[in-house]
Amino acid sequence: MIPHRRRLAALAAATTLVLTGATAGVAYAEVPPDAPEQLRNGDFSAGTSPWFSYGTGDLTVVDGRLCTTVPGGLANPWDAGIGQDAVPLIAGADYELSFDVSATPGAALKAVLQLGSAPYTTYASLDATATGTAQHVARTFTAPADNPSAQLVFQVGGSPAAQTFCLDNVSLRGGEAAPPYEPDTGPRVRVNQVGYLPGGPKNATVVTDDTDPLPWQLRSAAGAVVASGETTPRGVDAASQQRVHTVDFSSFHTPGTGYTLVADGEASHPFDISGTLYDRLRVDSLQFFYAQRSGTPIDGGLIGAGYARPAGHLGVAPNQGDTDVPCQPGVCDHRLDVRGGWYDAGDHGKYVVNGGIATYQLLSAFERTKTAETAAGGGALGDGTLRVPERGNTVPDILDEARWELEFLLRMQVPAGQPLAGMAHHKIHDRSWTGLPLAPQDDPQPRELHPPSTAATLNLAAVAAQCARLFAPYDAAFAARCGSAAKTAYAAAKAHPARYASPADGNGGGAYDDSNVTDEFYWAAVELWLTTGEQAYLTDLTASPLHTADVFAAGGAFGWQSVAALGRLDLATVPNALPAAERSRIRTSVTAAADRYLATLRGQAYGLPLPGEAGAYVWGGNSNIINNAIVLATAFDLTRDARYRDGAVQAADYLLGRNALNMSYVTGWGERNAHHQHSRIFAHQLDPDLPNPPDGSLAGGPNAALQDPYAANLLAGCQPMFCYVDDINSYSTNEVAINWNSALAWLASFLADQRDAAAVAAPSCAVTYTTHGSWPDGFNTQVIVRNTGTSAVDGWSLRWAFTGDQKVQSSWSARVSQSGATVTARNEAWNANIAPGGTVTFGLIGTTAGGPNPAPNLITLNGTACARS
Ligand code: 9MR
Ligand code: 9MR
Repeated sequence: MIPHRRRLAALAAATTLVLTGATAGVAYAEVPPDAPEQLRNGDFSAGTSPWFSYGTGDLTVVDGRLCTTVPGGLANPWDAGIGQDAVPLIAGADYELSFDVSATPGAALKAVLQLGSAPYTTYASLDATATGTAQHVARTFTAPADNPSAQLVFQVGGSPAAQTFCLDNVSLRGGEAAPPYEPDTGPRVRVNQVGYLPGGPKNATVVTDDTDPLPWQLRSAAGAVVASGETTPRGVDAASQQRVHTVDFSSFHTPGTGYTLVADGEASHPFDISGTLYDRLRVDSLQFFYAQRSGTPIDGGLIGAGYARPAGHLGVAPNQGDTDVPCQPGVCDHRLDVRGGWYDAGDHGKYVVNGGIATYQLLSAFERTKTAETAAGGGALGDGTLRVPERGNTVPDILDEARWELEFLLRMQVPAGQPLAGMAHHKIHDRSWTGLPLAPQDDPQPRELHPPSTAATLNLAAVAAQCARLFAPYDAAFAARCGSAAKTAYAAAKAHPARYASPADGNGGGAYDDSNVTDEFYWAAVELWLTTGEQAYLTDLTASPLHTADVFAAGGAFGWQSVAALGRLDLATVPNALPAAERSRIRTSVTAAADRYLATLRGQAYGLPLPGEAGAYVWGGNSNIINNAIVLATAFDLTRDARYRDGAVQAADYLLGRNALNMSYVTGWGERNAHHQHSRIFAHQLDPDLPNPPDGSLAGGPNAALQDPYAANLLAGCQPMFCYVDDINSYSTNEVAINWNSALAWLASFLADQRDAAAVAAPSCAVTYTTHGSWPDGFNTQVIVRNTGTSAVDGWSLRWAFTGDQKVQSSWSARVSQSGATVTARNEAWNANIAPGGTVTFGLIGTTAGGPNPAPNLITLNGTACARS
């Protein structure tokens, strides 16, 4: 292979011929008859993929040919195109480009091999004239440059009359057959390259053909053997088709850095054992959202000089938006100011359904501080914990970050007086796909609003309802704005229950199509009921078949397209007035799902809660693994059963290196980590002056369907866990996205809260929390604390959080203070001591702004959860 490359390079120096016209009789480069084919699906036997088009009608396969319509009167040939990306060209190599083409009534076209983004360097081009009868066109040329990922595009614009173009037998032969791709997978001992929690599970996987148990040793940084044992042979792992053994060294607890695990003659990447491993990951994963902000300058002083950039999409040339955005032609007459929010992913689109679930997960990570023992108090997610411009404003920074998107989501709602008022536009993005790299402020594309959809409207309803209860203690006016938008959206969705985003609406932005919105209806009804307590929402949610269905799918508990589990999890964790038996049924459904994820995880030699079959490894699948881990984490929060916590920790082990590729999927984390994700902003791979994605950016992960041409070329035939490449061209395995990082942020926050993951102590207190009286704007509550432990309590601090806007007005027999929704009741001097078996009683008067006032689920005494009685 290598000598051949050298020969081609020498040729390149001699020949830089680029063919543009047709000159009969001239001998161009010679392409041997057995030269390899470089295009995929050039005969369209596999449908339209991976061909793309822009400025044309839909691509369809008619009688085995690829056909589409092109409007007449376009100014330039390049105003409409049909093409294929990720075409490898080798400088100096000879190629023959050939195809059959027809056009009715008839028009000129240009076939161009080029750099697929600005400055669109042309490598070869040819002009042809197509008529109603298909004709064969063929040319040879010598590639003037190397480009492993060039673009072939048929430019079909510029004819005065509208045309129907058809292509067939498109072929580019020449160059070299792609060498079989062999990823560098490093040592055969696979560990979490970041590390393990001292009291938590510690598992590793060894790739080996040995069928008998093998000795393993855990070594300190100095090389001393600190623990040893034998591996467990596991046969062939389904997802990787590797023969593997597993190692369990959970009984080793000593914190330290630079450990390695040695087995079968190989040493793992080094790792730590520490109870603070995940503290910075919580911050990094959340910091990603600031880096993705639209409509505001990014301050390098906050996240590093390399990330500084001017505001994107504020209508400053060459940007055309997002301050006054029209609809796609024919979709609506109004224009909207939809500035702000986060860029969805590696593109500059902003999509309500995906913004919805990402915002939900940030808000949920915050809400967990009110309901989960290990998060209680929320200090780690408080004000001043993130590097955002709003730090120091007394509002928790994670809420400030969520608000950046919430304000955008609210702007996407169709204003009163317009058709479909109250619904949310599905999305806003560029009219056509742009190339990479492209800074947001340099995007010249027209921005367009796409039709309102029921799914987007219900996402807005759900997340705005969450906003209303969580912001109530911090900003009553904003909370009220969210609450009223949520109700309006929900009513609009009920009036227009079946407006679905089109799967074909995918030029210039993702489709995010969804034609089943029963789950969105359920989720929105749940969030509205939790926030308002209004009977109508309870009626709707209990009438939904999803209320009693098994909503936790094996391949992913939830995602942007399936949100029923979000409603279920919130009914299980957020205080509410469901009858006790119903509440317990809901919670049992969560732990039953967690049991199934644990069973799946135990069946995987790499220890992840995802089935081992190809169908489970999908676009963005890393987020599905995390979302399943979130169900495990929630089961732990509900039950304090450490098996569930261990499951969530093991999911993180997989993401951070314990996998077939020996790769951490989080940028900046682990010895070998993903950092070339598909992103127009963080495109360092394409332009060394640009940064990589910031530390804490999650890659989409292995996708067995190989839905981008680069991966399809490189990884054809891959086993599921290997269907990934850390290359900016592979958007279907290696993009960044807000809904994937929101999952990571939730999990990282949970993991950081586990500290050492020490044994969970049995409760040593019991609390009775009784609201004896309530009136329209107030209530009267009595709290009895019993010491159920064996030693005296000397000084106590009892803590819980209100669900919404409740405020303590006065109290007796305790000193009660409130910060946000969190209430802390401290002993008076005279009742500081509670003997074993003894009790103290105190009370308070509170106010509400009319929302529900359920008893809190979680009450801690000196930081430890009390039983409820
Ligand atoms: O860059 C786009 C990426 O952000 C999307 O996730 C992906 C799928 O919607 O599409 C990418 O854009 C490509 C488009 O689908 C086809 N033409 C080339 C585009 C840039 O690589
Ligand atoms: O995350 C989305 C994935 O579930 C879909 O299968 C895929 C194709 O429709 O689109 C993904 O979302 C992309 C979106 O369409 C455009 N922005 C980038 C998103 C992440 O790749």
